[in-house]
Amino acid sequence: MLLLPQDRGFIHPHPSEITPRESYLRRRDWLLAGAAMAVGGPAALGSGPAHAQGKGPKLAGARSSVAGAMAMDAPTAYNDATTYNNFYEFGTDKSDPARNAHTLKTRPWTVAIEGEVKKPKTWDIDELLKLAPMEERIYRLRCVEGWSMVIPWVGYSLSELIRQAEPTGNAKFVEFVTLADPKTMPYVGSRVLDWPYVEGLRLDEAMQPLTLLSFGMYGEVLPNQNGAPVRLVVPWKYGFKSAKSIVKIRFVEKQPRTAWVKAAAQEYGFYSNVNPKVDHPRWSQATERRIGEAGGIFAKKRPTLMFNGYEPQVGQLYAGLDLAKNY
Ligand SMILES: Nc1nc2c(c(=O)[nH]1)N[C@H]1C(S)=C(S)[C@@H](COP(=O)(O)O)O[C@H]1N2
Ligand SMILES: [Mo]
Repeated sequence: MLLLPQDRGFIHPHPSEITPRESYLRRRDWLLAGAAMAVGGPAALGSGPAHAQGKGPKLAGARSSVAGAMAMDAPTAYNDATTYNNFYEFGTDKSDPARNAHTLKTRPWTVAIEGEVKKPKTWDIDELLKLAPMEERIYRLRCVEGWSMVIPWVGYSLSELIRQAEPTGNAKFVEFVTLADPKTMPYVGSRVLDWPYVEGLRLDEAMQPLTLLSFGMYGEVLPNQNGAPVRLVVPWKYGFKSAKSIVKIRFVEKQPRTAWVKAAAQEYGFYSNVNPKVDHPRWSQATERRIGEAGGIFAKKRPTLMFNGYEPQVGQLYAGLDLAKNY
């Protein structure tokens, strides 16, 4: 683990320091996924058991019709997506969240809607689950560290909730505050980050239909380590923008100070759009390693796509913005 110069906080490791948990099993999963594609063809995705599941409570979602919501990439094996995680409240190693997050209590749970809205409200999670029809969406998730996954999420557009809140004319940004409970989260209280983990979006980004409020994945309720009971998924931005275990959503006039900007503003910006042409100060962002792909660390890297491949849907949001300055 690398500490910041001022000896506080954690910085993302350089991609070369990440030891992938390569295994015979993963290779087998990939071969099976390949075989399934060969039999069913791409049309098999999203219909029938397109992906393996775990043993959690089911949460079904109808195939999404939102533009760009159904990536054709083969989903990452369930076992990889639930054991290779970033959730620093539970530890900084990739295997820590799966090991430690069983302490997270997801009921009772509320999400408070506050700030520049006409209808502030504290939603009970079970009420929030019924606010809009559940959809399944297959998104690529690109971590700033240089790896990616493909995950079938279950949820609905965040815009559904925002519409209920009726933002005022002063609402320009949305701030997402996540749970920081030192009793159940062993790293809260450590100097890894300035807790709680806070993220933010511009209001128009938050309203973009791809921005997902997610309650599940792989046809099941979210595992704790993936951000139960409710998280954000913003597929065209680096993974850290997709805040887990949200307890508060605030509508504000000024750009929120996010946890990663506070930790290292020179490395992580507010926008954090996936951009192969804007390198991280310590490594290139031009390519990525798809978790679970055969060959492990020796597998050929994939080129990283502008806006993680969602440019047709979101490019217009940034017309006229200097993406190198606004990283
Ligand atoms: N509350 C919280 N949310 C978080 C994080 C975190 O440490 N705490 N890590 C982020 C990072 S860096 C990534 S890459 C994604 C990983 O999501 P996944 O583990 O479900 O793949 O969650 C993001 N959301
Ligand atoms: Mo990440």
